[in-house]
Amino acid sequence: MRIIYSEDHRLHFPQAELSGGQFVTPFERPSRVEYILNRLNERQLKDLVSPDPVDMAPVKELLDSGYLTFLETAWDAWKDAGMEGEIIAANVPARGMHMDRIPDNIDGKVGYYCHASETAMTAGTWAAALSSVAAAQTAQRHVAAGANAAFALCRPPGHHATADQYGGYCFINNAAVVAQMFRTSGAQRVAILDIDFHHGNGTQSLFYGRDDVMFASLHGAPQDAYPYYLGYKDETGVGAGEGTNLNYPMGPGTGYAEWAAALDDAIAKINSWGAEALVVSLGVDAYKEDPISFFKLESDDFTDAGRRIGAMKLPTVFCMEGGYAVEAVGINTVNVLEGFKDA
Ligand code: OKP
Ligand code: ZN
Repeated sequence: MRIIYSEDHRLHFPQAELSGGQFVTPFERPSRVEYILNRLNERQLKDLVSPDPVDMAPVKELLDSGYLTFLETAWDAWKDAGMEGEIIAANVPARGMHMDRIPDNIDGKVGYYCHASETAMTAGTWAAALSSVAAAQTAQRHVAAGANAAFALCRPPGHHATADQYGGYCFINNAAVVAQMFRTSGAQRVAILDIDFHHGNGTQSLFYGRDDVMFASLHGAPQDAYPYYLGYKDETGVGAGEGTNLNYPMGPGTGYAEWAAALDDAIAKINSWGAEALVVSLGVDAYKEDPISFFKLESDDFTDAGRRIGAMKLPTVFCMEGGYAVEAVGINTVNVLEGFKDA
């Protein structure tokens, strides 16, 4: 399977993540990618290609233009305003305040365009986010041209990013851009299957009112897990999109039996809906030792999950999302790809 990878992900490496009231080294760090590359190498699957230059057209189709300009210019504005540190949102438009008036002040803008203040931005964040979406786009083109699958080794991840907000380590929603490109390249119905531990709130919000893209997400229940304010089972879509949003929230300690039953249900619904292409938001933080998650999947379970996804026999683009237990991130990610290949 072709793997699309750019070194430019390294341009995004903030020093700080606000976690438990302290600044810690971000869980979402460049070394995560090294574990995946090492494991691909070990398994002789390291068929790497560099992404083509980013195509902003599908990105602009999907996302808010003010948001994209903000991401591109935020660092310079922050520095020009005399800020000493990394960009961290300290204010947000909360209940009872204006949701639709954008401040001129960069500190105010940052809060307007952010939904989770754990995520810092730095000088290289925009370039890294572009390289990440470029990898996803190149994977999509490869599959649209006839390959059965491709793996975009995206970093930073994307599934928490909405049309106009970053957060949860995400800036541009790579999987959503791929789905949009599949539509443009001729697929009538596209499914996004999100197996990252965290609910893909950004992806859900981008397609909530659409009947041409189905979104299914397996995740820690919002009562107990980030992003907390979205991801309930009764969120099924709106208007034309009614019935094409499927959430599978699960509680602390969930193991593979329950998780795989949810996966099978999502797969069955995607199949019977008639998806012509599949985008997998591939996070491996459902792993039992993930430091910020609470499911109990074993490494072998990821192979089995990959097999079930492979049995769908759909043209598939994998976009890397989360997974933070260092070494195991590589093993578990490659296990999904190997399971898929062997299906
Ligand atoms: C991104 B992805 C750690 C809490 C972190 C944000 C999690 C973002 C996950 N102190 N909260 O879906 O893996
Ligand atoms: Zn996650």
